[in-house]
Amino acid sequence: MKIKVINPNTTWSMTRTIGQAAQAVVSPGVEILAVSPGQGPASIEGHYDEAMACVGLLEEVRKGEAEGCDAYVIACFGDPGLDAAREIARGPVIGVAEAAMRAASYLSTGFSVVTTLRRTVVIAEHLVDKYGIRSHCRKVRASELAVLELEDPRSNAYQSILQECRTALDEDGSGAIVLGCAGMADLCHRLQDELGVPVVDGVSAAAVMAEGLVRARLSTSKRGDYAFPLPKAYTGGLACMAP
Ligand code: 2AL
Repeated sequence: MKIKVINPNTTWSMTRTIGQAAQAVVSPGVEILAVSPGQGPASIEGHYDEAMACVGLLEEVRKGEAEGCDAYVIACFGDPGLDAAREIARGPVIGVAEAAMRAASYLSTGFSVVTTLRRTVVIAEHLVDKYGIRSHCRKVRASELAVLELEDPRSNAYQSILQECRTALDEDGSGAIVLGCAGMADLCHRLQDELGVPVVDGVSAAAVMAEGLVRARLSTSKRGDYAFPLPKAYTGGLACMAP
């Protein structure tokens, strides 16, 4: 089984961390192909970044279909391009935000999301509503770290996230934490040990879910709005993306 894990930002050091987190939770023999698109933003911290990241991300899904990938993980907490990716993929496509929030709802009646910059909070809030998980999500909190600070040892990112998690547990009445950025995957176990509550990293949750769905012989429905896109001409620089 081959699962393509797409970090839709172009920071390859983060892609490596994400790939390791996914590989650590799947069964032996499951191949994790961790990639970043060849074009796009170095980090995704808003609506514009998300929109711009989608083209490169969808290129990777198209390539994955030719490479025989069985499933995909979109490793950015805004789940950018998730519905579009499901339209062009045969296998399951799992977004880390959806996977993490659903997993957290199995582990606690209420969770807090701890994410990066405040401006990304509304993106996660929209997903909480889209996924119908509002009654489980106590609060979405910002650590005020930029995504690339997670890659910078001088930023003291771990301590900032730990502090925000502690505040979440104290003030929100939450029983679990959802990490609100795929680039936090490597902090998950240390935070869980220190906090004593489940800390859910979406990369691991999505990889486990992707493998499970493939094993159960489940794929994306091609009936209705996830049917393959209608053939038509695309013009200009996007001509190569025509369905
Ligand atoms: C993210 C993420 O997971 N990767 C990225 O570049 N931006 N999400 C976030 N809330 O900062």
